[in-house]
Amino acid sequence: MLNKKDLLLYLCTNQVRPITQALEEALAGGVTMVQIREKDASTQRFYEVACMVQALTRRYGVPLVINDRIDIALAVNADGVHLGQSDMPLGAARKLVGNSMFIGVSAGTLEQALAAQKYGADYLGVGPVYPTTSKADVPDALGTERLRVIREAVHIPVIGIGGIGPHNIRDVMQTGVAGVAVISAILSQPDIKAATQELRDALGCFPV
Ligand code: TZP
Ligand code: MG
Repeated sequence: MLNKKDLLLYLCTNQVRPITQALEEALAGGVTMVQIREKDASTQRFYEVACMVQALTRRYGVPLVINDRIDIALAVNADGVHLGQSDMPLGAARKLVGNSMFIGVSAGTLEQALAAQKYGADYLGVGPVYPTTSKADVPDALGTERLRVIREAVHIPVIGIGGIGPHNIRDVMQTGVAGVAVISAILSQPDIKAATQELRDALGCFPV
């Protein structure tokens, strides 16, 4: 079951290796959810990474989400799976995972957000809110006003993603989202634990 407060500071990985040390620091710094994105890994490698990361996230009591690969999510008993717009359709994914897992969906438009809600998404990752270099071929940045419109149009929790860091995290939270998802604001920083703590501090004034 998804706990909305776990969406507050959601870390996505970006094929960073070795990730376990970085993740341990991010968990110690206060990330509340971890998603593994392994776009180029073999199935065997993805499974091994998922097992390693799960040992860590369990230790910190933080939910683990697998991007795209429902088979890996089921194999490791992940807490959730996250689907992009060209991944498995939500209805088919739900048939596979039942209610054993929550399902998050990426949405870049209001139409995509409403469709994902209608087909049973548990939360939405909406973005890119700002320009990002962490993902190829992303559409133009939405900005916080379009994020707010989407957030107000749905009743499931929304997180903002894309280009979010300590300088703009409050602007994103002020749209009423449940949290933010980041890659580089944590994983590209020289001191990962300190960078995570800085984001958590900035989130401190937003009730969950
Ligand atoms: N989806 C939309 S933007 C993005 C993803 C995975 C990348 C976010 O990375 P960063 O470094 O936090 O901008
Ligand atoms: Mg995908």
